[in-house]
Amino acid sequence: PQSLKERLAELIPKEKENVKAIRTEYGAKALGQVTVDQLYGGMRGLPALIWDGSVLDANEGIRFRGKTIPECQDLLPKADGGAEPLPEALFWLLVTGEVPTAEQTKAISAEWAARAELPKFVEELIDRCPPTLHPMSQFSVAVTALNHDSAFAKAYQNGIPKAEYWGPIYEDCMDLIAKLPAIAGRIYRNVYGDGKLPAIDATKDYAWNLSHLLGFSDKEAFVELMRLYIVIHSDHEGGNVSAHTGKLVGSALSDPFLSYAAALDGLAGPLHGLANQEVLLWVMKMRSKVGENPSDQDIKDYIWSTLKSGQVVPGYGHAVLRKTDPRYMAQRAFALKHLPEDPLFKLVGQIYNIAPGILLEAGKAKNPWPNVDAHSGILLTYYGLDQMQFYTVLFGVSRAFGVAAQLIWDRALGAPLERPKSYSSEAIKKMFVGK
Ligand code: FAM
Repeated sequence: PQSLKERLAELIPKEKENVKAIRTEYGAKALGQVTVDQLYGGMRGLPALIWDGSVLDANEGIRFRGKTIPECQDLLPKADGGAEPLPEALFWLLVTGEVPTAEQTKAISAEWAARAELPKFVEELIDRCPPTLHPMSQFSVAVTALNHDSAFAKAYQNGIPKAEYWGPIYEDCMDLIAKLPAIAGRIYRNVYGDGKLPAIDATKDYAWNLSHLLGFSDKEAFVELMRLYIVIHSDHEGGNVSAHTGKLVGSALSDPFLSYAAALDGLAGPLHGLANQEVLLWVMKMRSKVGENPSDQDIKDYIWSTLKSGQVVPGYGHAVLRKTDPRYMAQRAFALKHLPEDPLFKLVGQIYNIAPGILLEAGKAKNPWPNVDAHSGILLTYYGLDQMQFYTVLFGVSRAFGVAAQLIWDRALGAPLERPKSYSSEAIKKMFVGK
């Protein structure tokens, strides 16, 4: 069967034509108004980016190349005996817009396994990090260092013409994704274990090998969880902090390792990817305060105390979504299937019944519903991965899929350097005074 790179080579000229036609026809059209509030307000709703891989609807949630999460669970190839979609297949979908065959999916598993090994000096770099350095910082350091072997950086130095950029970018992106499990596994075992890692198994899929490096591949349900986890965390359209950072840094022609390390640094913030760590900390604190079987009133009081002390309720709210996140629902469905009686799952379900009402009553959050991070930690904890500081690393492994797909397409389509205009408050006043 055809490889992903061969398929891409066929799709790129067609997409270039498509973009050219859109720009010729509609290039001068306006998408709407830009208000002063949007400049001060974190650019919410500002139409500013193009990305075909995924689109986020405020009420429906994410679609990957037009497909909802349940549709992906249904349509994408699975591991033998597995029920969850393989991340390899999701990557093919993100890149091409097409559902791959089982053979094409297997070929990606094999290719990533073949590219998984880390340069020795990167292993040493990780080993030298003190265990007190946050796992996300270690992750970012290691990914930055992979730039040592960037095919793109080398090709650029050798004068590669612009039309050919996407080739070495593709190679770097495949290397990047392939090496993330080895980085994540090494950090995990250094910080929480004895630092010894097993070899990866080239006959197995990506999520199995990630689970294996972390020490959980004997639990089939954990491997299934990782397959689902990577798929649902992979991409969330173009404007979220990690995806946009990757794209922005890539636009300077920084190679995919540098671009993705920058994206990881954004993912490490508590309003973004770190929220999954924050949720678990918050839930554990709640439990130590209210005990194992809290009443609804106990939970209400605890949520109010969080809000009154000026903190956010982690895992709730969203910059774009206005309904319960389908990524939350996919994890809830997984829990109902695999761990319906787990006390922490029950507690998270109880919070889900209570928190939105309180956030509505408090009246600030535009979206009172849970996001992806409200659920992921308790699933990991159930299987024994209870080191919360590590959770965002798994988010980081997953988000690389979307950022890599975007970097390949940006360079294929010749996306230029990003450079929006900034204004001073003084200039804004002058522009509108008396109007
Ligand atoms: N708890 C308390 N207050 C909240 C809140 C929450 N969960 N969500 C929003 N608000 C507040 C918000 O802080 C803001 O207050 P101020 O006016 O005092 O600044 C107000 O409500 C309006 O905010 P918004 O317009 O509803 O939200 P934003 O678009 O500004 O921010 C989030 C979106 C996600 C940063 C925000 O909802 C939040 O802080 N949630 C908790 C952290 C979290 O779960 N982040 C993860 C998001 C996730 F999907 C991801 O990136 N992985």
